[in-house]
Amino acid sequence: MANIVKSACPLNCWDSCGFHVTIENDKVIKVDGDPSHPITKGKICGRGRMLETRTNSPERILYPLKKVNGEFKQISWNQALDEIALQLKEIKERYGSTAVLHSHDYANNGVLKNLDQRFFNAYGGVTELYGSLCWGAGIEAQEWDFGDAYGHEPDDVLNSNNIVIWGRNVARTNMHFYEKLIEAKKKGAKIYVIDPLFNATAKIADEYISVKPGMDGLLAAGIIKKILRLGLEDREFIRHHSFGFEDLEQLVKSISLEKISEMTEVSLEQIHLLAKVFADKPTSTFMGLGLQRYKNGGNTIRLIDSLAAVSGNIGIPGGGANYANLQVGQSFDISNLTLSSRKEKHRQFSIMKQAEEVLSSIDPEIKMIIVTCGNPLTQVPDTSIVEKAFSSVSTLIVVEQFMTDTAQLADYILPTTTSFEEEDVYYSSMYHHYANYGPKLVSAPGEAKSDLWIWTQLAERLGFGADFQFSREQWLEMSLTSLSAKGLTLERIKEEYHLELPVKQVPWNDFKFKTPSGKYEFTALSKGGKGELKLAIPEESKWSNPVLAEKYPYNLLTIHPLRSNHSQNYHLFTKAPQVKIEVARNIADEHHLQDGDFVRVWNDRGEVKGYLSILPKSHSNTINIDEGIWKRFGGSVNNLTSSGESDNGLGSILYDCLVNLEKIT
Ligand SMILES: Nc1nc2c(c(=O)[nH]1)N[C@H]1C(S)=C(S)[C@@H](COP(=O)(O)OP(=O)(O)OC[C@H]3O[C@@H](n4cnc5c(=O)[nH]c(N)nc54)[C@H](O)[C@@H]3O)O[C@H]1N2
Ligand SMILES: Nc1nc2c(c(=O)[nH]1)N[C@H]1C(S)=C(S)[C@@H](COP(=O)(O)OP(=O)(O)OC[C@H]3O[C@@H](n4cnc5c(=O)[nH]c(N)nc54)[C@H](O)[C@@H]3O)O[C@H]1N2
Ligand code: SF4
Ligand SMILES: [Mo]
Repeated sequence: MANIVKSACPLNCWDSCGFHVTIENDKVIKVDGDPSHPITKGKICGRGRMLETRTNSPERILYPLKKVNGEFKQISWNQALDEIALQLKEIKERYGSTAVLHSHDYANNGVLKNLDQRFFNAYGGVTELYGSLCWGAGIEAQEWDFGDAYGHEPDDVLNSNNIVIWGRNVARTNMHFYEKLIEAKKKGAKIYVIDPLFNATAKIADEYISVKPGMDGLLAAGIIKKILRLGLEDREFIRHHSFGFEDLEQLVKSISLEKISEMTEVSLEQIHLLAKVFADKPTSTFMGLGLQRYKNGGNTIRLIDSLAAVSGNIGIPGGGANYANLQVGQSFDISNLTLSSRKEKHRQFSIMKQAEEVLSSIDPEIKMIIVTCGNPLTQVPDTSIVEKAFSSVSTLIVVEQFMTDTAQLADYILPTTTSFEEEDVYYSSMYHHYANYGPKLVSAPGEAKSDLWIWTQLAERLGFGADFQFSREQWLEMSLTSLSAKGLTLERIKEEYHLELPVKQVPWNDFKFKTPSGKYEFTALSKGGKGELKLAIPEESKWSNPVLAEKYPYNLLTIHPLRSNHSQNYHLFTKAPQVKIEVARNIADEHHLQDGDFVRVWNDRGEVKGYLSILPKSHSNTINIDEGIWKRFGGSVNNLTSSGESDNGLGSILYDCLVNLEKIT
């Protein structure tokens, strides 16, 4: 008989939804929303529903596989684990433990997914990745400005007069916030969307501001300049709670509004309007992650933070420079899980440049790469170099559910469970402040095993099995130590399925910032000469590189797909996906192109082919190709993107990318 049970979405997403899962005969039949979840209230997206398809898919990898003479051959777990353990031992003895690279991303938001780090630390410390393809530049930027990256609790937006959605594709990527926007609009709030693409959220905006990609920092500087000119700044906040305002004043004096309008391609009227909007407090700003994936990404977020600060929208209900909410992740005792004291050796590669680093590594060379919760062949920039690097090492081990582009290259594939096949606690530091519980609901198919089981088995073979002799219950308790002391115990989350974390609902309302000065810092004190704001622009633009822009006149964005979380779902669609190349009207006109035409997009890094679709209202000279497409469906957009790093070194510059386009037959 079918049974409906509660669970939670594991996907890397803003929303972190509560689920109702229908189970029958040890099988997941259907995934729905849990109406009792305080934020997600019974509604979920197609990606969540498709976790049923993912779990039951006949394409699941069911047995350990080893590549022999170019072909995958099924082997036993014992053989796989024994051989891998032996190689790990030999590598450590001959080259040192940092000859192993752990390449990973955040495909699963379970707390226990952090135990991979425990394994690698107990092994002696491997080469790890630092930075983030996703949100790195912006997180670091807010650390400079506020001392940390905190967001307001979801309902607080209902206190806003004005809501500015700045480069976040809310209707597509953050559906429960979209619902809040509709609610706020009904209550009378005005919505402003600033984005080069006229996305689904722009449709509900009172005003849509189309901006040249990567020029948002300049736009913020222009709005600040206008606010100061009109005398609309919050002198009280600036005087008592900020540091370095004079530097910002000098900066905006150094450029005219006309120049800003020319470079941002935003009209003087719209800059004026936005100055009024920010002064009409409370105005909340919700930044997306798209706008910081540029060379100048950190500076962009800092200038937008500055705008919120100058206009007095920090620390007040209905205000905020909302980007992420690290308070959520910080509530857990992740360090209890990771055992970093056991690390003897240490080396770090930038996540953006992991491929180049592998290829040039010496002392020691990378001999083995272990991939978990990631599909770098599709998701990491500059695919041709990633492919070269991941093919170059003696042993590539991929822990996966499906035969992804990365798994295709592997020497060993270890089949792993989906979230319904193991117990965990899920959280996301992107939007709301509830943690969710997901019990084990069904048995794993074939011989698929959890990541934790794999680490435990390898640890035993390598002689540090004792570090893994804890039950799931004990691991979860370890991660909840601080929360338990406040009454938020494992027992409670197992009973209630979602817990409200004890975090600040209106961050910085005491105006005590975590910066060196204790104030909001327009100039980051701890960064010395590098802490001042700049009028920075993208690396690839006609202003910074006119020769390149002559050759490659169009900005390429590669935003997140509607129906897939990154690369996870394309292979599960009933109709095989095609690469869709979305272009602004002027590009189609210049090349005499129509919807459905087969075109090629290229630059010096590579090319992608696909079918044209015209975006009539989007910013001129802008192209978008959704990210995440596997080779067999046309190939990843990352064939075109750059592995460069943002100004502060911690973010990707995936959208800082010029291309050209032509029709092909
Ligand atoms: N459906 C779906 N939802 C997802 C995901 C998914 O893969 N699919 N992934 C999840 C993850 S991991 C993340 S990180 C989030 C990301 O969530 P978002 O930040 O909403 O998504 P992105 O696709 O990164 O980019 C968002 C927007 O940035 C705009 N943009 C790009 N460049 C600029 C610019 O220079 N200026 C301005 N103003 N706007 C710009 C794009 O046009 C787009 O509308 O989404 C999460 N939710
Ligand atoms: N061009 C371009 N590139 C991008 C982006 C972009 O906007 N444009 N966005 C970037 C962003 S924001 C992000 S967050 C990254 C995401 O990059 P990734 O996290 O690498 O991408 P995913 O496709 O979500 O997941 C990778 C793999 O993890 C596997 N997986 C799922 N659950 C588990 C598990 O429990 N254990 C193990 N071992 N594996 C599991 C899935 O089967 C999947 O194949 O991509 C980045 N890359
Ligand atoms: S992918 Fe995001 S919106 Fe969709 S069900 Fe999961 S958490 Fe909710
Ligand atoms: Mo992300």
